[in-house]
Order: sequence, then C-alpha cells, then structure tokens
Amino acid sequence: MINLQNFVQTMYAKCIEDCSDQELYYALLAFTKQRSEAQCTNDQKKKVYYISAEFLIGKLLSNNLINLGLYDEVKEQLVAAGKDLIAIEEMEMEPSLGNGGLGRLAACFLDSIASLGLNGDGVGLNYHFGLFRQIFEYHQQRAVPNNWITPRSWLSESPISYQVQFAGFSLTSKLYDIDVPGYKTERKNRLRLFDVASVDENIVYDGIDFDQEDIFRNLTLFLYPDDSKDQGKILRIFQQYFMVSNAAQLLIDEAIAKGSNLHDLADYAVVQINDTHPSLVIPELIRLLELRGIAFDEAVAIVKSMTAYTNHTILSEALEKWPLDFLNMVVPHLVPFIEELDRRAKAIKDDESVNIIDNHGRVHMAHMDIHYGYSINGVAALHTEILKSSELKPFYDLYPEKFNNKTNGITFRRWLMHANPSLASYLDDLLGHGYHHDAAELEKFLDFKEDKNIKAKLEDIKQHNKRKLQRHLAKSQGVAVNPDAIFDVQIKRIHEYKRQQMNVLYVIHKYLDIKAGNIPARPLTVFFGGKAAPAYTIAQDIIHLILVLSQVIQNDPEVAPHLQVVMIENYNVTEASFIIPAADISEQISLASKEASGTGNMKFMLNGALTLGTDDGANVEIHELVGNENIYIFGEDSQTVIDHYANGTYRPSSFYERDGIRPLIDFITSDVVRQFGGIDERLWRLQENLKYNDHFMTLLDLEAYIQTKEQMLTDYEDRDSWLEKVIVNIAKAGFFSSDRTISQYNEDIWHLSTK
Ligand code: 26Q
Repeated sequence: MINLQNFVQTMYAKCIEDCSDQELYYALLAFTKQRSEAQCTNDQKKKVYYISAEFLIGKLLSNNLINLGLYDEVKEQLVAAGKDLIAIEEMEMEPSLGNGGLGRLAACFLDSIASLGLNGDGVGLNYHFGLFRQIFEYHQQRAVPNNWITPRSWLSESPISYQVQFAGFSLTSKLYDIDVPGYKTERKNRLRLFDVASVDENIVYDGIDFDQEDIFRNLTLFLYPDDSKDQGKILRIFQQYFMVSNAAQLLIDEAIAKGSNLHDLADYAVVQINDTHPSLVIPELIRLLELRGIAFDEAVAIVKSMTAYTNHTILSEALEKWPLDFLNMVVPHLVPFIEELDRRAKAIKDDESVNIIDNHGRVHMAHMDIHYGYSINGVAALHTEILKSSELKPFYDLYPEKFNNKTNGITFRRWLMHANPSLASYLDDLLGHGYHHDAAELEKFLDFKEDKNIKAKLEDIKQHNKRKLQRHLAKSQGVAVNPDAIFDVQIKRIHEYKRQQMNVLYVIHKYLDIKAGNIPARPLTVFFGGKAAPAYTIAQDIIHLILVLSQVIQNDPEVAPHLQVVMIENYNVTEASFIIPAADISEQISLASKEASGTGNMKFMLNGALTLGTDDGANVEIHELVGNENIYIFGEDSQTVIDHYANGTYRPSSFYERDGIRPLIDFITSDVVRQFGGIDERLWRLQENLKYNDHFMTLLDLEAYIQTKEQMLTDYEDRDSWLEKVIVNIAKAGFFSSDRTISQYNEDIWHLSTK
C-alpha cells in the first residue's frame, strides 16, 4: 500500500491537489526512482552486456510504474485528487537516444532481460542531445536540438570512471545509470550510459552545429552526428571506441570483483554486439587482457568465446567499413591488434569477401565480428536466410555453426499494457492475467473469433483510441482528424527502401479518383510519421511532398471530406504509443528483401490493426502465423527482387509508361502541387528519381499495392469479417513478445542462469 499524499506532502509541504503537473511529475520521478533504487540488482555469476550505440527507451514513468506493480495504485490516488497521469506524463522529456528500430529493440530487450530475471545490463553512451526534434516549416523538415537531460532525470550518477586512451590524449569517463526494473520481479538491471567528464553543451551553436574537432568537449553531445563528411566519421569512431573501451573495462572489473581470474572471463561475461557500432570491443578486450598478463593467443580464444554479433541490415551502405587511416588517427594503439586479427583470418581464407582489412585499407567491422565472435544472428527468419544464402554466404560456408536466427520482438508492457490500457484490461477480463508472463496465452482469444459481443467491444475500444489520438493531435499539432475515418498508418524512419513514396502515390491515385467522381464508402485518413536523416536529400523530398499533398487535399472541398493526409510532427516513441492503438491499417511496404525485420509491424498487429505489406522481414512470419485470410500481402517476392539486382533487369521507365502509373508520377510536379507551396527543385528531383532511377523499385509493386489497398478498404466495410481478422491478429501476436526473443537468445547464445 503506497501513500502518495504523504510523499508529496514531505516533498513540497502541500497536497497533491495543490501541485502543478510539473511538480507532480518530479514527485513521481523521485518516488519511482526511490522504489527501484531499493531493489537489489540481479547478481548471478554470469552477465550479458548488451552493448549498443542506441537505446530508444522512451519515457519511463508509466513503464517503470507498471513494472514495479505500482501503476494502478498511483493512478487511483491521482484520480482521487483530481489529477490525470496522462497530463503528468506530458511533463517528462523523452530520451531519444536512438534513431529507430535498432535502438527501440535494445530498449525492449532490456525490459525483457530484466523481466525474465536474467542478469544483463545495457551499455551505451549518454548523449546530451538525443535524436533531433523535427519541426515542419515551409513544408519541410527542420532539425532542432533535443536536450532531454533535465536537472532531475532518470539518470543516477555513479562513482565509476575510467581513462580512455586516444591518439595523444586520454579522456576521463563518468558513468550514469538508469534502473531497469523487471515486470513484477523485485530485482532490477541497469542501463549504463558513459559520458565524458569534460563534456560541454555550450559549444553547440546555431541549431545542431558544433565544433566537431573539439573531442574533449563534444564526444557525447550528439547521437550520430552527421557523418556525410570525414570529420563526422572520425567523431563516430571516437564515440565508438569510447563506448567500448569503457564497456570492456567495466565488464572486466565486475568479473574480477566476482572472483574471476580473467582466464575464466567467459564464465562471467558475454557481450552482445548490437550491429557493428560496438565492434571495436573485440580488439579492445584482447588488448586489455594482454595488458593484464594474458598471452595473445589465449586472449583471442577468450574473446571468441564471449562475443556474439547481431546483424540488423542488409543494405550494404549501412555496413560499417572504417579506413585504417581514420583508425590510426583516433586509436593507433588498437590498429596492430586489428592487423593481427586480419592476418590470422587471412590465413584461414584470403578472399575479399571475408577479409577484415580489404584491398582499399578499410576495416570491415562485421567481418571482424564473424571471425572473432561465436555467434552471428539475423533478426527475422527471411533476413537470416538472406544473410546465409547471399550477403554473408562466404562466411556461412566457413562457419555454418555460428549462424542463427532470432526473430525480433516487442515488450508487451509498453506496447499493450501502457499504450492500450482499454484493450489490455479487456483481455485481462476475458483471458486472465496469464498472458502477462506467457504471451503465447493470447491464443486463447481465438476462441472468441465468432463472438458478436466481443467484436462490438473491440470496435468500441478502437473508437476510444481514435478519439484519444484525435484529442492528442488537436493539442500537440492543431490538427483535426475524423474518428469515423479509416486510420491508415505508416510510421517509421523515412527511407527509400521503406517506400513511403509508394504510399504517397496511392494518395495521389485516391485524390484523382475522388476528383473523377468515385466517392469512397467511408473517409480515409492516411497518417505518416518519421524523421529523415538531415543529409538524406531524397528522404527530405519525400517529407516535402507529403506535407504539400496534405495541403492540396485539405483545401479541395470535393476531396477533403473523403481523404486526409496527416504528417505527424516529431514522430517518436511517445507519439507511437498514441497512434498505434488507433490504427486500422498497418503499412509495412518495404521492398522485399530490404527490411531486416521491422518491429512496428508487430506493435500494430498486437493492437488490432491489419497488415498491408510485402513478404519482407518479420511480415513473412506474421503472414505464416495468421494465414492468407488475415493479412494483405502484395508485390514481388524477395527472390525476384534479388534477381533483378543481380541481373540489372529492373527498368522503372517501362512502368512509367503504364496508364495506371504515369498520371500519378506526373502529378508530383503539377500546377496544383506547385501552387500549394511545392518547391520545384524537390519535386523534380523526386519525380526524376522515380522515373529513371528508382533504386528501391517503387514502381515495380505500385499497381499491386493500389489494388490490394482498395480491396482492403472494401473489406473494411464487412465489419464482422474484418473484426474476425483483428481477433486472429491479436491472438497470434504472442509470438512477437520480446520475452520469447530473449529466452531464445539466452538458450542459444548467452546461457545465463534464470535464477
Ligand atoms: C552506420 C554507419 C554510419 C552511420 C550510421 C550507421 C547506422 C546507424 C543506424 C546504421 C544502421 C542504423 C540502424 C539500423 C536499424 O535501425 N535497423 C533496423 O533494426 C531493426 C531491429 O532489428 C529492424 O527491425 C529493422 O528492420 C532494421 O532496419
């Protein structure tokens, strides 16, 4: 039994009723931190260190209250005092310490590691400015700094500090911890974020520019500073080495404190390398072990038995290759280790496809991970198969035993219980609480798929969530949406391979169709949300077109009652938890073979939206689980796409000639678009790119996409059958709990004791 009034009284000498939401937020922050600080940390002998350049944890207040088992009581006591937890939560800054999927996955994993009672910490960097805040001006994205660290926050200072050596100078680190309480476990893990003691926020000028050479002051200022220029790349290497050297020193110290003699380090620690950003941990661990008296050969063997690598992408441009010259400028003392590892790998097989250092003197980080780690995994079944059969085939031929798949998952604590409390409590009533700990129990929901009352209730819950989103958008963005419309949602980073441009072409198709007199049965609202990397021009162009189109439609009285386009400003974890529960259609339309997994697809399914997608990433597994009748799959399959790339057989211009396609592309530079603020340079570039380049084959699938989406809108009108599909999707979503994913990591890779 908690007494929030007492706590607030002691803190502010007044009662809850008289406090502002800001004051109550700080009170709840202190209260929740105190509760988790009182918990013991997991202390089993062996521990996983999940090293990642990104942890997109999102706001923590409600999440931590849920996990500590305090949420309902706190909410009740606030309501009794006339206060609203949702309004209080708005006072919290979102720590946007990640770009997208990979960072959010790391956050879900921390939740599941703690909730399963496993001993495991996240290790990363304490960026002072998380991912930029996105604002729209003149129909374009502007990036402004996002300084999330307030004087009082979830960070706790720790006394831990290390020296990290760079070329000609060393930096002192300072460790901050964020507690990660497991769901009703009584024990916690931690997210360990390293900072530079000498960091200085005052060197940031003019938005998000800063002196990139002032490493002493800037190292932890920003998540992924623009690396389109060499200076940015070098800063990234500084960040990566700083992160992994601290992580390596921390794990060695913790193992020694528990009795390790370092020869047995692998009994105490396992490192999961989240994509290649932390890959320098391999040579760094070897270097540190040698410094502590372990012979090189043995050091290599130890590190090989305790490091595992996860690959999150098959886009070759995202695979890190650092020039040796840069490494020599930043960490010259590490280079001899990398060179020796390269020599030894070349003795096994000397071929460009598997070499660590290539003929251009570049270090392939993934190659180092695969040679010198004991496990490599992809993040969805199809992704892992593509790695084995094409992208990393030469490695699969060398080390088949190292390859394994771990299909991604999401934490149900945040994406169901917190984001969609109405659905969660209804499922509690219907199915009991068993699914909280064993998500597979959601399958019991299948028993109700023909139950009319349950369908009516699901309809009510969706309507309730649409209204909640409606209120939120009115307040946050001044946008009015119609809760009686079909909510069709594509929220994710803006990238050509994710094909937001295809969805835009559908919108143009619909606009022209309505202009031609074909009035839809029900209004459609198409939501987009996502940030574009500041240096990624075409992605900026796509945002521009969406924003202008939204105006064109809104200002056309013939079309506006039937069609609306909403671009969510500053899409982030917080926005996602408002939007996803309100969605009817989940857009997962990447070019087959390009999306490693996707995790938004899982969140939508769990919240009762139906997937409109390609057979790509984890969509393939969703498709298998729910069956053809309960998903809308379209487009060419991954093999066809891979063959097009291999043989150079895709020609966008031949698709452009088609009657169903040409008017849509031409519309991009039409007078009406230009009248509403369209910028010629952006529109032309986008149009030309689609006609003559179209690297991610938008036009290849466009007709199938339009047709499938139209079918979906027609099917939506048969409410009974639509809701049956919704039930099947929710019931089958249990597989995508990150608890399942983490159990598999543990069984196959980490081998930690569960108590
Ligand atoms: C690389 C080099 C230089 C600068 C930046 C980068 C870089 C930064 C971020 C490369 C990759 C990323 C992020 C990748 C990412 O988020 N991948 C996503 O991971 C998800 C979790 O596994 C998957 O669900 C998505 O399919 C995948 O796109």
